Amino acid sequence: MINETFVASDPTSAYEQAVKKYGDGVKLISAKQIKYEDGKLRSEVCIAVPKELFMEKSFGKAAMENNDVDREEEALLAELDEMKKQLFLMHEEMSDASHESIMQKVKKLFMDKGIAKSWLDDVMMTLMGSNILDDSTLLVSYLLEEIDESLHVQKERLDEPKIVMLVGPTGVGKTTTIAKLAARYAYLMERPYRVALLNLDSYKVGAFEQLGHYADIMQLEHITVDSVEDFTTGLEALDDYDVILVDTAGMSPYDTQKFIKTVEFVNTDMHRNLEVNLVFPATVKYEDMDDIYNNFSFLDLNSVIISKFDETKHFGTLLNFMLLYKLPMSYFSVGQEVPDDLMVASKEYLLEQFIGDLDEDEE
Ligand SMILES: Nc1nc2c(ncn2[C@@H]2O[C@H](COP(=O)(O)OP(=O)(O)O)[C@@H](O)[C@H]2O)c(=O)[nH]1
Ligand SMILES: [Mg+2]
Repeated sequence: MINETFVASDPTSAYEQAVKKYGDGVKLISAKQIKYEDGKLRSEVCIAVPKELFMEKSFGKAAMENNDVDREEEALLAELDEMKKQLFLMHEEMSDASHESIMQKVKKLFMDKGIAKSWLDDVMMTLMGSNILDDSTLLVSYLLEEIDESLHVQKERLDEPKIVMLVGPTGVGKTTTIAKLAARYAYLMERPYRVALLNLDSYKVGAFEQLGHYADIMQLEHITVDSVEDFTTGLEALDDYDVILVDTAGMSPYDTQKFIKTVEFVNTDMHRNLEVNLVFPATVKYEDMDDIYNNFSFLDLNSVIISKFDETKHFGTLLNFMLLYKLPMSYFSVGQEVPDDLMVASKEYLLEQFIGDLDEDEE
């Protein structure tokens, strides 16, 4: 049986559509009312029909009118992909010694640096039969090109009032980065922006003093809040500012999550955008990578600020993270100095560092 959903303004009309298409032998699976994105209430009636009948009645209709056809097509494509992968792996096993060694050598080089085998297999699969696989230099450049294409940079935008919230594990550099961003927006750009600091980090001993200290030096408004009500009033009080930088954490991960999620929710009623940046250390260990993502992905993450660039020479795990989760990068923190050690994210810079690391091994 195949399920098909009919949508209309009321359940009776939706059901009638189904009967009109299939006759009255249709089996009702569910009926519900759903508020759509345009704010209108619609009724969705889901029915089940035998596959043959479905094919007969739906065949020739535009695929986009029909979710089930889409789904079947998707399944087919996934199957094809899987077959291609199998073929690729077979090909990899059977290929002659030199060919194999080039591919394997390059793959090993990237894997040793932290790039996932699955990502490499997927890319190399698309090269099956191509002479790129016979030439290690070509293959390396091709992979770098692919990495380059998969990375994204979030453009710096300050044309509308916004809230920039930094989240991430303790000690990754959130507060320091907030101070650097504050200095940048308030003093270092082609025009000054009105910047205020808002601290949700009240639990960490000294957290307020740390941010407050920076705020004092830069003569910026700063407030600390520890409840959602406070947060709302705080934001109202800061209505005149172009950018409100929000520092977070210090609480237990569970509390933090609850709190930040509420903040995100509260914000949906407001007239300024909220940008959530995950601060992610370049020094990340492979074992911790997924945990960090999983701890914070419950938020609608807009981008990643990569911190502690200066503390490592190995960027493979970081790159792997970026390839896996496909979040755009906004800034790089390249040292402890406020405000100097901050740069707008650049693919070239990241790739240069990674290539430097690769070259050391390739010699
Ligand atoms: N080497 C280096 N140290 C950094 C960087 N960013 C922050 N730090 C240091 O890391 C420590 C923790 O930073 P902090 O901003 O308090 O982290 P938070 O807990 O996430 O707010 C401090 O000693 C900072 O000076 C960076 O890009 N490079
Ligand atoms: Mg902090």
